[in-house]
Amino acid sequence: MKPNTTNIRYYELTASEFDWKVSENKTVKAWGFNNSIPGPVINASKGETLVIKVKNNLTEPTVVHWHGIQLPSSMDGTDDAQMPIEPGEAFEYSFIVPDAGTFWYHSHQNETVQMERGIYGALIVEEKTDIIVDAERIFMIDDMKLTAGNEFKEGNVFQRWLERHDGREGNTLLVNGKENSVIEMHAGQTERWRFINSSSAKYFYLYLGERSFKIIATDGGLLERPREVTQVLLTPGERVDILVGPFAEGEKFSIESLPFNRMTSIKPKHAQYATVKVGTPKLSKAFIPENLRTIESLASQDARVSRKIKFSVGPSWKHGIDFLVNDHIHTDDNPVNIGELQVWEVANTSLMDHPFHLHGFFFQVIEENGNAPAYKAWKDTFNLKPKSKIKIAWMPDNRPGRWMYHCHILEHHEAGMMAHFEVVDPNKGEQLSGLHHHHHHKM
Ligand SMILES: [Cu+2]
Repeated sequence: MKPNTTNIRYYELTASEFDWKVSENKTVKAWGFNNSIPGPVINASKGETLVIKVKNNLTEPTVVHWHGIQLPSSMDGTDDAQMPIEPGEAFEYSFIVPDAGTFWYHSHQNETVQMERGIYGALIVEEKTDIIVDAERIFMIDDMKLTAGNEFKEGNVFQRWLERHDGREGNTLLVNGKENSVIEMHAGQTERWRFINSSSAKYFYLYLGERSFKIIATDGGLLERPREVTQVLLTPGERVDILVGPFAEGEKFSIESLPFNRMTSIKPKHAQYATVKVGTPKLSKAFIPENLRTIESLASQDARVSRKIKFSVGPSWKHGIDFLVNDHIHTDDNPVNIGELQVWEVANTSLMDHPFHLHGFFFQVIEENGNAPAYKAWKDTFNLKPKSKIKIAWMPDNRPGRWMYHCHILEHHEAGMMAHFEVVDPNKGEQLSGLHHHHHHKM
């Protein structure tokens, strides 16, 4: 399909507070878009332009980040790239969606509050492929930490310290904003399920009983070939598209998360998110080719490292613990030049996991702890295991401006585990792009 740059799709998102029923007897004072958790699904075809007007009816500023979209810096939706949208004001985002895949949008302001309360939604970019499925569904995974009275409440000093250390995990498990939902599908069908982990900190370790399924896509779209598995890990921020089925009439099973130990004080638990019920059979038209696409390697495993980055924790006089990038909180990293291949070694020297997220660009993992990865994939979020090292390759294309990378555990991000950097045109000398202000972070 030829990219179509003439088609424009318009959306309006209004952020506000509203009552949201997560289940029969649980209603929360949610924050979200268009009175819904998640917000409306934003759909586009590869190459189209999205024009999205975001109105802020909250009582505090917000910005919207379009996670995974390779857009211009000024549209990235961080307080580094734009002025926050003040209460009562609006901002119009406008960008081309150059890649097909499962993406999402979410607040990038006071995230530990705004995202926890529901300010997020799915953004799906389609392209013409040879894959034919019987149906498609989106699963936005989240967990809310609620009091007995179904309120979002900051805990005491100790609980807040633990949340800073571990990230916030809740006991109200949501699929598309609902607890204990039931998914009904026909027997004999093959469906494409797009999973997005929008949790603050919870690692979602997808499991469908012992049923195998096929991974066909990750953050940056299709893999080269389907991969048959029985489980797959999604850190906060990550996406995966899987093919499920065909199942037999009368089958019933759970969408579960296996226990995953990310080395915090939270005890890993098996969790059930939703129930799938398989009804009467229906003829399938599904067709899944062996080869989904070709992914060209950006660099070989032994490519020379152009930058070293360190994720670590350190003592803090004020907070007990700080979350650091290159030994600093909320730091700046050196600029990168447009057109110069980046090979970054990202080390996690801490004893817990951190999902590394790069804004605005896909990368390829070319090495993890000395080993080449088992398959090629485009990623924007990747789990750094404790005491581990990865090598990633990515290419800064002609989108100069301010960008960032950070841990996608929201509490770690807030506690300092992030760095800004600039993409610059080496032929233009000093750049004057974006807002060069430093931040007034809540400490
Ligand atoms: Cu982290």
